[in-house]
Amino acid sequence: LGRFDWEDPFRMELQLTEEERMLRDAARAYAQDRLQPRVISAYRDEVTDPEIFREMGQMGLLGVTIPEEFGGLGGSYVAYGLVAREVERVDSGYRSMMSVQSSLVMYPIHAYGSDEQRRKYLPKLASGEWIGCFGLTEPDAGSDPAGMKTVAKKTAGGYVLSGSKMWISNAPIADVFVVWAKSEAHGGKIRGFVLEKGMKGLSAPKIGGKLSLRASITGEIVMEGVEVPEDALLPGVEGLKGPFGCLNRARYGISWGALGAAEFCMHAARQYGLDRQQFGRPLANTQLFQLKLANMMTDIALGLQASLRVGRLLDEAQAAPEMISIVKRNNCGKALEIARIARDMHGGNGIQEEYQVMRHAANLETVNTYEGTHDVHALILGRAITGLQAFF
Ligand code: TGC
Ligand code: FAD
Repeated sequence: LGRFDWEDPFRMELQLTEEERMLRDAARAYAQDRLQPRVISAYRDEVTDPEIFREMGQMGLLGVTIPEEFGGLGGSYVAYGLVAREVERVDSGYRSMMSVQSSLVMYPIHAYGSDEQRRKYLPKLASGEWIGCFGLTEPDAGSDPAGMKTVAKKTAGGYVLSGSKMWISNAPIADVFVVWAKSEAHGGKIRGFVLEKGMKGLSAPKIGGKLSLRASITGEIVMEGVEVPEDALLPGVEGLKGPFGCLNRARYGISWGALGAAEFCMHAARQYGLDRQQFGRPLANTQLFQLKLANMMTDIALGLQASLRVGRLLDEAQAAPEMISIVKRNNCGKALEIARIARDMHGGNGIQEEYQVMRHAANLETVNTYEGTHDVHALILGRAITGLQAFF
């Protein structure tokens, strides 16, 4: 019989390649050595350090799945998931910065861009010299991006973009903006455009007052007649499947990342329960405490196995979007529940920043909402099960 390790119940270690383990270890070392020491104050003071992109670039953590000729690592989707898990073990905001850059900016430029666009943008995004953002959501179009109002009108030399995007990660510090708009020249179909900081009429004001994801800056993208040349258009895709193709990758990465945050919370609650004495014995020596830990370990272990399976299928080009909805929805929902319970298990100390569980719980509220809310993914799955769409 095999031995049991509560930190790795199904022996995921044996299911990873040597290359995947090495990248995971490098990501863990970077996250623990460089991100962990700054996160408590960064979150409290709502500070996003752009230097983090450069550091992640140096470590090879940006564009893990992008081929090496464009500055990526040419790694597997499993490797990408493992990186997300390690970064989010520290903070969901740091994982957000990384996954927007990798899945929502580098991926569409690689998958839908021209060769010139790939050569111009990808190496600088991979090194973190340039920061990217992805503009799909609008003030009146969140769960229903088909309702977007941003338009691109044709001009002699290119397009003029007008509209505004809301809740855009990285936007206020971005150099490169991948923006989705309805293009009049393409029969009103949704097309992707690559905009650059400094273009006339383009601004990205910060959204303040967030009580979640405070270490990751969020902004609007305001486009007041932004003129772009013809080669700003992403030539390789038309329609909503463009942005959704990117979201598939990012949602998959989030399914791993959320469990990294959940693992932190479970480990913290376990240690707290072993150290803290009440009624003459450690809290961990009570049945209720152990039941909570057993539930957490089970949900994390099952979720990780499911994400690993979806990652392998992505690597074989066999993953369906609905599989990604299952793991995004389940793992985010479970992680949020685990973080909330871990907060409770810390008693009063659980609300203190130094114990970190409350920050994770607050972050996971956003993670459960963005990239398709928990309920929207239920509707995607409900449609697949019944053949009936219940969005409207
Ligand atoms: P629907 O009719 O279902 O589809 C329209 C077209 O899109 C295609 N499609 C997909 N293609 C690839 N992958 C997918 N997952 C796809 N889902 C749909 C579909 O085949 C169709 O193509 P075609 O050629 O027939 O036109 O579209 P709908 O308007 O009914 O969609 C409904 C719904 C709810 C599923 C969808 O709109 C949705 O997923 N809403 C959630 C929106 C969302 O996730 N927004 C995310 C914004 S970005 C973000 O949050 C970044 S945070 C990142 C961070 O900081 O880490
Ligand atoms: P709504 O769509 O208004 O939903 C509100 C509630 O109604 C939810 O509970 C939802 O589940 C429910 N609901 C909606 N439709 C239905 C329905 N048909 N049936 C039943 N219930 C329904 N977007 C980007 O494009 N790029 C980014 O980088 C980005 N980063 C983000 C960062 C942060 C910190 C946050 C908070 C959001 C970010 N988003 C980003 C936006 C995010 O994707 C949206 O917030 C999300 O898709 C939900 O849209 P909404 O906020 O408009 O909520």
